[in-house]
Amino acid sequence: MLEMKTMRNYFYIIFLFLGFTSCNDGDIIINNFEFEDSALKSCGKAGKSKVLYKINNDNVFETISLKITNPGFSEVEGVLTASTEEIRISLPASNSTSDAKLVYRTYDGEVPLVYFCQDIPPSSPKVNEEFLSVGGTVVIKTAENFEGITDRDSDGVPDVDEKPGDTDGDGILDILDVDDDGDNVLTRTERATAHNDPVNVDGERDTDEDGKPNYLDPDDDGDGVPTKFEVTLDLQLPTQNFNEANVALYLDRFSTNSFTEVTEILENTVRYKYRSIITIEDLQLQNQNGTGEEISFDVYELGEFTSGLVDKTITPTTTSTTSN
Ligand SMILES: [Ca+2]
Ligand SMILES: [Ca+2]
Ligand SMILES: [Ca+2]
Ligand SMILES: [Ca+2]
Repeated sequence: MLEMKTMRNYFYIIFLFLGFTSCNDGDIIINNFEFEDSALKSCGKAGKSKVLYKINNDNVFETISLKITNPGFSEVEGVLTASTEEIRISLPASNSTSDAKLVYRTYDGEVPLVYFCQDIPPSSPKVNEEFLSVGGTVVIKTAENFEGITDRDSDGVPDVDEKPGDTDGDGILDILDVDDDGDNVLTRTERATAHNDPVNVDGERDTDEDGKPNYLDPDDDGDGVPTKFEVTLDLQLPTQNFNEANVALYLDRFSTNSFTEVTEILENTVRYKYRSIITIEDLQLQNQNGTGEEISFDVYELGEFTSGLVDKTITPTTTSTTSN
């Protein structure tokens, strides 16, 4: 075996500039890692244990997989972590029963896409070579990601059409606020047309015709009483909130209301994705064929993983001001 530092530099340079399929140095035969075009996938079983893997069936049949357990991981399938705290996990020198293990393998045939997601590993294809991690630190850096999400707060107003800023001053920007004017009626409820209500120049429902759309108007019927005092929480008790014609009292300027301030506020849940970049520092892999052959990387970039949609509840930082 080569002296470690020499080996590290050697492989570092080779992997950086050339790539290679084999090298002659005693009986060391290394396969090039050609995972650049392979997406990093995840098997999300219940619990905080995850398998991240890449499969390459292009010219060579190979896989790289990382099995790790961490309290910072999500229980949700398709979500690695919904925390933006950096996660660092050591790959131990002994890999027998470890919860943190990286495995590189080559095979005698095409690897099926479900290879890592089955309880019992399939007998085919056969493993030609296997390298296990004997050292290194997995580093997971995660950031919020909104790619492909066009309406984060699901209120029916596309992100691009949301007003900049924070209409009701509750500390939640309109783009993330399910109740933009803080009147305890959801924006998506306020935007729905009903009772042949008039609309403003933008085609938005505007009951009192003051030009301000209902979803941005803290007094929808213009009777001088803030909507927040004319409804229970998001119309939860409809019989108390509708007149004889079945029109909501907050939309009926002639109604004689009994007003009770609702101090509770609507839960504000929005949709996020999280993109994690996974690298492994000082990675050491050892061939399991008994030769003790090792591969080292200063930094190995395993890849990036974007979660599915995650619900996130945002808590207001201040009391809504517009309806008081
Ligand atoms: Ca929206
Ligand atoms: Ca707000
Ligand atoms: Ca509202
Ligand atoms: Ca009113």
